[in-house]
Amino acid sequence: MASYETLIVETRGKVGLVTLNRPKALNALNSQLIAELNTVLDGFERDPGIGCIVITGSEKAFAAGADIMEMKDKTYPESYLEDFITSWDRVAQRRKPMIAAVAGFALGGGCELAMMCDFILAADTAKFGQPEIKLGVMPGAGGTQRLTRFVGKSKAMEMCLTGRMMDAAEAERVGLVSRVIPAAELVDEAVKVASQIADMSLPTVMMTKESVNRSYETTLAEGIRFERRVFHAMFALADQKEGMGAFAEKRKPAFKNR
Ligand code: CO8
Repeated sequence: MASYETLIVETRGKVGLVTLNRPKALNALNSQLIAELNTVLDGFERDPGIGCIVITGSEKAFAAGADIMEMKDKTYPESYLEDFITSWDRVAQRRKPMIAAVAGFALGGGCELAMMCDFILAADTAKFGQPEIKLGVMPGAGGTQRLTRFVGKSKAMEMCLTGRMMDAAEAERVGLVSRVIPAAELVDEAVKVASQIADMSLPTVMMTKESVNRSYETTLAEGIRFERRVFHAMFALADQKEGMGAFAEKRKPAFKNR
């Protein structure tokens, strides 16, 4: 496997595990890291042996935001012409499932990166925040939109306007994270959950992800219509026959991803 300067990349069975690795800058997200992350995710998406992806950071920081040193002298024309941040959003366009395993700080772009994943598992040490306002800017990679959808207007507004951090317990209570896990077990637990997903039928998993995400983009009636069409289409999959057949025969299914 290729080596990267800002990431550690491993596979564990059918799980692709990406560890953000810029320890001296608390995993601040710079253009090199995002480029490398997109390359790795492109590879995992192409690899039929990978069924789920986990993105994690260090014990101290998932990521403390976009790299302020790289950003501070940017001009408006530069930001506009290079379409600054748009490539970061490619993380959110992935079709295979992705779990963010967050310990320590997930701030600014770090919180936004976690929210681009399909769900967040948090260590009890996790702290989420959108502190951009303190730097004279606002969230730029989806924070004002995704955080609001996760936690509602009042809390999102308070966090974006004051920069207050949320701890893991509060993040679980308000639905930003799906579960809180003792820090020492975070990555193993995330890989375990990812392995469970990777053992399912990959096309079914991808269609399910697409359907849940649809609920953010459309009306309830259109979303239900979309769900129904995709549900019907699933009866064309050999994996549907395998899954239901295995249940009827009281055995474990062996999905073939087709
Ligand atoms: N960028 C660059 N360097 C950083 C960043 C960052 N975001 N965060 C921390 N570092 C560096 C520090 O400069 C320091 O470097 P050095 O040792 O060379 O001085 C090192 O990491 C360790 O940091 P601290 O000494 O500050 O560690 P503390 O434990 O005292 O504090 C904090 C930890 C509270 C996390 C603190 O570092 C902090 O407040 N960091 C900045 C958090 C922040 O404001 N984040 C938002 C950035 S703006 C942003 O994300 C905009 C989003 C735009 C789109 C993103 C797309 C995904």
